[in-house]
Amino acid sequence: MQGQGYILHYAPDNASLIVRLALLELGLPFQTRLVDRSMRAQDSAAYRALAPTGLIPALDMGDQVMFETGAILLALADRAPQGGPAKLFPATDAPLRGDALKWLFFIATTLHADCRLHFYPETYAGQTPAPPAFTAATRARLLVHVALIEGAARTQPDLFWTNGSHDCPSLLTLYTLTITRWLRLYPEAQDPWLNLADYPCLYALAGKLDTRESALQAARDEGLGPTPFSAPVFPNPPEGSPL
Ligand SMILES: N[C@@H](CCC(=O)N[C@@H](CS)C(=O)NCC(=O)O)C(=O)O
Repeated sequence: MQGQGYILHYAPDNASLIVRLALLELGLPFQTRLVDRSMRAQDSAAYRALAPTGLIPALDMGDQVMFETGAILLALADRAPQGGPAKLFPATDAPLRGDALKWLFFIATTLHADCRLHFYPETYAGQTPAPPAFTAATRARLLVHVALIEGAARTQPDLFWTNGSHDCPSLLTLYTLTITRWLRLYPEAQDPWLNLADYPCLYALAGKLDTRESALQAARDEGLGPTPFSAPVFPNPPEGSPL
């Protein structure tokens, strides 16, 4: 499977952005299909046939359709052709595989999951508006999660940026920095409470990622502006809407 016929079901600046970055880094050809959030297309029968969760993204890989960002990313990295342009995740027999898996699962199941409580507090608190204590507790947990990832990036930099024959960001970097971008912008860009510059390793990675061809292309495709990861601004997408 060389990636022919990949179709990314996406909305701008949604979790599909992480998958888009991975596809671009891996040089895999793909098409996109907008999931129109303004029409709640993620709830349509057609979309739920692809992703029964009703969550974006879904990736049609030709031989199967996948949902859940972490699973898609891992499947893509593991299927990447040997000798391709990037190595986004350690191979199954590589010494760093176990550590990379731990952090990928932490990001997917803990950081990303808590983001949903931050973006949709009323849904999870069960009342509108969500109680301030709920919002504060969610923010506090998110700060702890980001600090843990900063610590990993400091002590194990090879997990986050591969050097040697491949010089490229890892899945951990693509996933974490898309999330820290969102945390700066949503649900309220006017209320900055997480400053990426407080996390020097992640901030440096964001500066590097901003200049990658993959990020420049994704920024053009989704209207993300010139510094999408180090200094995010609200997107101006050519089609669709982030919310
Ligand atoms: N666990 C899912 C979460 C994906 C997710 O939260 N997607 C958001 C967009 S970034 C979404 O579909 N939101 C629409 C909704 O909740 O109705 C994954 O990792 O793919």
